[in-house]
Amino acid sequence: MKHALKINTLLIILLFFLSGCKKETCYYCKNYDLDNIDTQLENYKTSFYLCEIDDLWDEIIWQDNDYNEGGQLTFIDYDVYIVGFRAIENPDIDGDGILNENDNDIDGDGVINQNDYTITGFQDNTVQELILCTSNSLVIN
Ligand SMILES: [Ca+2]
Ligand SMILES: [Ca+2]
Repeated sequence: MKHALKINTLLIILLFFLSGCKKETCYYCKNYDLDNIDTQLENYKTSFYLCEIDDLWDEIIWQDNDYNEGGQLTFIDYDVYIVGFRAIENPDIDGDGILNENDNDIDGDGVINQNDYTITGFQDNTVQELILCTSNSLVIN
C-alpha cells in the first residue's frame, strides 16, 4: 500500500512536469520587407507577439539557425534571433501608398478596378517577408 502511494505521488509529479513543458513559448517579433531591408534592421513594418500555437507560426518557414550560420543574411545575429520567412500578398500592388482594399485602381494602370479586367495586374504580387523573433523583448526594441 505504501509502495502504491509512492508510485502515485511520483506519477503526479511527473505529470506536473510534463504539463509544464507543454507551456507555449511566445516571442517578440518584427517583420521586414525583404526587398527593402537595411542592415541595421530599423525599417521594420510591424512588431508583434507571436506564440508557437498561433496560426501565423505555421505560415512562417523558420530557418534552422545552425544550418544558416554565415548564410546570405550575415548582418543577422542568429544567436539572438529566431529567423523566418513568409510570402504574403502585396498589400499595395502599385506602390502608391493606398492599400489595395482602399485603392480604386489597384494595379495603377489608369483603369479603375470596376472597368479593369486584370484588377491586380499581371505581375507576381507576393512579397517576401523576413521575420525576426526573440524571447528577449529588450534586445529587439
Ligand atoms: Ca495602391
Ligand atoms: Ca487598374
